[in-house]
Amino acid sequence: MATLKEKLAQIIPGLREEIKALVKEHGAKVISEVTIEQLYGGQRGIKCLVCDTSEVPPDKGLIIREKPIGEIKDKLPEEIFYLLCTGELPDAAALKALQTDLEARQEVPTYVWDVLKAMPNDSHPMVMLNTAILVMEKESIFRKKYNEGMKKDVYWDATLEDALNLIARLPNVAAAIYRMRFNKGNIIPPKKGVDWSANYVHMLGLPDPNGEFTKLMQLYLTLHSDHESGNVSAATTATVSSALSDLYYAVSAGLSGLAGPLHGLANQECLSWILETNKKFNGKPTPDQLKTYAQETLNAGRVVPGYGHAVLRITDPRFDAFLAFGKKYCAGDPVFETVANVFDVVPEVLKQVQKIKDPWPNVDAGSGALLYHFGMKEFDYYTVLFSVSRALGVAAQAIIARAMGYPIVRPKSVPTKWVKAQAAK
Ligand code: CMX
Repeated sequence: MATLKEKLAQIIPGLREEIKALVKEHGAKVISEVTIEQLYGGQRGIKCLVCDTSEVPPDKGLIIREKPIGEIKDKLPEEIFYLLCTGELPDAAALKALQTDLEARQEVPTYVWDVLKAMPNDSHPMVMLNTAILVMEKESIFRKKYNEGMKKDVYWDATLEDALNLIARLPNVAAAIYRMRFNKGNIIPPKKGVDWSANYVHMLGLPDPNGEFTKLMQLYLTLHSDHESGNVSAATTATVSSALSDLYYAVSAGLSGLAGPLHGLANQECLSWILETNKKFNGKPTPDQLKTYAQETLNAGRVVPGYGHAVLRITDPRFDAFLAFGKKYCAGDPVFETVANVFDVVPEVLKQVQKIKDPWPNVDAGSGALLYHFGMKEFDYYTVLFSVSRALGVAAQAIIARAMGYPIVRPKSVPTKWVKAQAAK
């Protein structure tokens, strides 16, 4: 099979023709209407974005290129990146070529370490990650070639170059942030000849005597990679990228959105909530105690983190995958057991609150407990892991957008007085 770049070069002309013909023939067809409620309600449900890497049907959950996440959860994240970009999983030779390519690109410029070392020692790890990504912007191949007069039909190629450089370096940067920020000792240099997740685990420096933590990281980095393009991190990356800002700008912007507690940061909030629960009840709480605590959280005007979703209306299949992993590798761990018990109890509590549309767990409900089990106890770090994975999806989306020549994003806004006038008609 072809390498990632060769495969993209093969398929892009056909995709361009397909979209050109679709717009030419059916450009005027209406596919979505917008109500005033949607306008003021986070644009929920308005079909106004195209995403070919993945889709999230509310009753099925994440499907990457026609493959339900449950069927591909054991694939390596770099295989998923190939799939996201091209629509096909790589064969052994194409995977090897991609891994070798990433390995060749993984050296982080030394100025990144200087910048990170100069940051306040209580900076949030997400701020450190985004600072590192932004400071590497000077490496952008896209910006360099654009300034040299690159033609539009090869924008995707330079974007792929930036994506591969960024993806190759992110685990190194992220692992170094873990070690610097939490006083774990010197930065650990990468290993040759291991896959992307295994290398990340190696550089984090946490003990992994039987390889189970590496298995968790493979699962974690695969599950969080993409979730169509309407979520905050993906939509922000796509908008910034549409201005032809290079991927360093676009990905750091998107990941800044991931750092919000209603999005990726929920994973750290979720584990705090579980630990608070165990502390309050001196160990594993009973179902009634869990119900009471969930109710108290709601009464205090807080959200129950890890539950609910803007799109999903079922248990997130990514949560199912983490739960199954936990049952296999973390049985007997009181923190994991509370996660499993919360799943038995909390949806019923949330169902009693009429305004909550989805009472089921999302991806963030269980991941923290698994990381905690393997000794990664620094909650503030969890969104960095999510970011390393999400970079795969948002980068793939940006490569495709550049290949298709999509224009700058610029929807129309309207003032409330205009909305009122429409309402009065
Ligand atoms: N606990 C308490 N209240 C919740 C809730 C929860 N888990 N989920 C939704 N609600 C509330 C909302 O805050 C909203 O209240 P207001 O109208 O008073 O603002 C109301 O129910 C309606 O919300 P919704 O339409 O069901 O959900 P939204 O699409 O507005 O929001 C989400 C989705 C994920 C932000 C929300 O469910 C939430 O805050 N969950 C907890 C945080 C979380 O787990 N986020 C991670 C999501 C996955 C990810 O992106 O990583």
